Amino acid sequence: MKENDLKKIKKTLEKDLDSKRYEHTLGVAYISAALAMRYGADLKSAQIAGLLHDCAKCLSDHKRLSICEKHNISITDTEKRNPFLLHAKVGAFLAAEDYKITDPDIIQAILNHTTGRPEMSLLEKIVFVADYIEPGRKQAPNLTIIRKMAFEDLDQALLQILEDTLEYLRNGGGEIDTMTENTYEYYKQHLSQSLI
Ligand code: DGI
Ligand code: FE
Ligand code: FE
Repeated sequence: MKENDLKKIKKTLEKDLDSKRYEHTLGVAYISAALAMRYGADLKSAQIAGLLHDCAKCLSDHKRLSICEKHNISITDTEKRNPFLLHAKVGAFLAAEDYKITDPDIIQAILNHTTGRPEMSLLEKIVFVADYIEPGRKQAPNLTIIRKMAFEDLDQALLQILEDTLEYLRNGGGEIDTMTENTYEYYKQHLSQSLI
């Protein structure tokens, strides 16, 4: 499959994902493209990364773990206990393996879309933020303000998303991956420094 064939990617995803996840995926691709326009990122890369970010979301935990085992993809203890987190790692692997994506920035954007990481590229930030604000999302607090913020100051939106995610996890939403914590600390530091 050619990397730039958005239609083919969509067709395959429509088969591999349930309808709710497929709709979410189209929303993330659309908002990733809008953010790419706003911040000057590559439009096609943003759409491809948005489309593929959850490509491993509808596999079973068993399947995700077996793909990791088979292909020597390392699993952290937190991922072992919370295998849904692996949809990002396995998604990045499938993007390269099955969808023949060769652009490392697209692969990184898929890999880091759930926890983020310190020093994300523009494309990684775009997919991370688009995932949270796409029009089909309804549950998260502060969505209205974060949606506006995303088009004004991407880093500020990123920080707010991380803060709200950590708050949700601390209130019983799940075990915090150190990467999520590290990403938050990094951007908190980074943004307070940039205000000086
Ligand atoms: O796959 P999506 O639902 O579209 O979005 P996602 O990949 O960002 O996953 C969202 C969920 O991931 C959300 O419920 C918060 C959760 N999450 C983010 N960071 C962590 C986390 N869950 C755990 N257990 N630990 C984390 O550090
Ligand atoms: Fe996801
Ligand atoms: Fe998603």
